[in-house]
Amino acid sequence: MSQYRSFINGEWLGTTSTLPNLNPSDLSDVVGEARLADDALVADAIAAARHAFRSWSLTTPQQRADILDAAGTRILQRKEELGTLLAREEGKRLAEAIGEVGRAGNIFKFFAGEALRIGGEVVSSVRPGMTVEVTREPLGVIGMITPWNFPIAIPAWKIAPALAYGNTVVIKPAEAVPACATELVKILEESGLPAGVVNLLLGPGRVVGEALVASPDIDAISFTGSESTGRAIAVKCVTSGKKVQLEMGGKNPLVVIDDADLDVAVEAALDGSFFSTGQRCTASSRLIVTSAIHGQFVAALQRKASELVVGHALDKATRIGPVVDDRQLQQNLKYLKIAAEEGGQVLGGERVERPTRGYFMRPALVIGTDNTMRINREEVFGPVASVIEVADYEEALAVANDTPYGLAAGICTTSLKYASHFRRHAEAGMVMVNAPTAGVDYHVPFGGRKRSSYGPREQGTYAREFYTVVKTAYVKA
Ligand code: UN1
Repeated sequence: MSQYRSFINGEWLGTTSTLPNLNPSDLSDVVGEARLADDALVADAIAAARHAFRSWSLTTPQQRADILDAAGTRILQRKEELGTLLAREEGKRLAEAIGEVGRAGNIFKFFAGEALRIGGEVVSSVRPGMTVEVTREPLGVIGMITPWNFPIAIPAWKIAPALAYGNTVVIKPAEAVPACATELVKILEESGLPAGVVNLLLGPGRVVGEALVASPDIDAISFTGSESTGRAIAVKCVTSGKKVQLEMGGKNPLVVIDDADLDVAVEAALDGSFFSTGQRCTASSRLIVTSAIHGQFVAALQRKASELVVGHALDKATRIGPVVDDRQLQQNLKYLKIAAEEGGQVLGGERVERPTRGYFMRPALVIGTDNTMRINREEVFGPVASVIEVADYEEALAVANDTPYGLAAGICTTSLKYASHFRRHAEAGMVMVNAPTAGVDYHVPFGGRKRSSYGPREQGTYAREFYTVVKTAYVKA
């Protein structure tokens, strides 16, 4: 059995307080055990990152690019093995888990290149004999708090840009997924990252996360997780003057118009709503369907959903893995009950037994809902999608935008007119046409509007807005 520890200034350390890492597909499979950090270790990790910043922030782009590139190569070489570990600790089915590891590897390769592309601007001054130079500098020590649903890709898309632009890191992964974060940090160490540049802390949010947010030695916090935690973090960061970036919930609409290609629309809904067991902030959780195609769409989607094999994440036949833990499973079932009480008709969604003991449930489609019901207002974070029938495109757009969230929005249509109009008028950070709302590229900006996100975008070249500070220099000849 593996033991995971925190990684502080190049050393693996932990207390005697432990937390088991269980496989949600098979609770008899103990993946490992985390030895948790206490306040003293948290303080040491922050101090190490602060100290390492002095030299790391002065490294050449070539030094940083080489390390990031080497890490990317190692991750990609170990895709199958790391994907298997990810599937075991999080429950994502193997093919998707391997895909996620590939994404993490590619992110490191991308930011290896970005390290070499840090440029600036030279601007003519309005004053004679003066020039103005606008450059970017590293921000400092970045505290990162990452969720369990993308145990390697999200740490990768925060750590890689942080390092590329010359920052140091203290990262706290979700307690459910210590193994992937540990492997990622080991790979960085093997790739030549100096001690103290990335520090890993294993422990609960109320010890580790709160200490990171409170510390005056942390310059910025990048957080992905629940909306309530995110908002509390933002308030504290603003009060203490930290830069902050939050990725939180979603209640993403997928609009299906009469003229859609039915197969394309059903595939987009199936993937967007149920793959990764619906445990994505980008999941297509509100299917907004115009009347003329509603009957056909629901029948086809229900048939396809009922054919999805629910099972062990490592079983090749599985299309839907387990829910991550019992708390999440109970939340999913609670929302189905609420939806039924509010008048929705729940198709599927039963808890099921498999040869191994785990948190399995069938995907659920809730039909006959309207946009005021809780199932359409609140994020469930499970394999649950609801259908809202609307008269026409105009109503579909209004319903799509009638939500406190604004992460992703999709439309299935064969009409350029609707696709273009929706792309312009959907109140979301990301818009998908004839594609699921979930499943994004790694080299373009990721983020939302309204209550889904706060602060600069993640990923792609836009990541530099968060991970650098701008300096304007006036030079008189
Ligand atoms: C994706 O849909 O490919 O936590 C990524 C999440 C998001 C990532 C989604 N931050 O689900």
